[in-house]
Amino acid sequence: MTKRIAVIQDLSCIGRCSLGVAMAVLPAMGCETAVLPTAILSAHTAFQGFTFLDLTDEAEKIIAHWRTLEMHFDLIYIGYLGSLRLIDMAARFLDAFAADGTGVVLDPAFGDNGRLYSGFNAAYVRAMRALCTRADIILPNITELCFLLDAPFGDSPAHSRMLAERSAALLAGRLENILITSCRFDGGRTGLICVGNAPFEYSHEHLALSQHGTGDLFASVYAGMAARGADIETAARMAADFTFDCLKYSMRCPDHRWYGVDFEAMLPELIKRLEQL
Ligand code: PXL
Repeated sequence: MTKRIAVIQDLSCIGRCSLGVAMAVLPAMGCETAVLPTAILSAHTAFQGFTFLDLTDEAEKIIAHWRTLEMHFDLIYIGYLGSLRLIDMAARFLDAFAADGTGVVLDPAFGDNGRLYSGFNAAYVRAMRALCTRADIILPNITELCFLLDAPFGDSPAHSRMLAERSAALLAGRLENILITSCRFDGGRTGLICVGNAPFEYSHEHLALSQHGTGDLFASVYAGMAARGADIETAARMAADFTFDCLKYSMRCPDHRWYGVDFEAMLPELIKRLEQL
């Protein structure tokens, strides 16, 4: 049966991130995709002069309506939220819909390259840390993990390993696994370390390309795989391989820095890989 996913994140009108990615990737993966937009931005927050409309009030009404419909989701995927009120809203969404048999995947989505995204601060990180304990699995990058653990940023293999060891301290409440992205490995490789009850590592050659939306593409493919019933490692490898291949493809495009990962032309390839499973 078709799996139904609820995706909670912003709609950035330009820049290939958040819902712009999830609404393309998840249906291509055969998942019914219900969306709860947290905010509307003219473009993601790395663009100068972006506009931001916080949709908390509307989201509360949407939750109330969905409750009357007695909606059931196979998976809830939470990404970029955008304000403390929206973190509260996401917690109330989980109160209402994180039922037995509903997986919860959370990408904290508040920073990269050692820095918080525009508009975020320590209070946001603290609130996100609490929300993490309401998910089954979180997908932080190294920057987000540093902030969640109050640890200094670094980008060496030894630092990634130290953080992974320390990250077990975050396993509380419902949270059973931390799938850390953007870890550095020996031999110039970059990839994943999963900490929790399903530990593994997986890496690719490091690509000299950092851009917004990479984590969103990874998280969408991961969420689609999880909803289809894949275990964590299978889902993570598929997401990492696909993201890596899309990044390689993007490197040919001169304005990739701002306009995200060039994934559209690769969607038929993603569908092919799913058929081969
Ligand atoms: O890709 C993460 C992301 C999502 N949404 C918004 C962002 C960013 C990263 O900058 O600004 C609005």
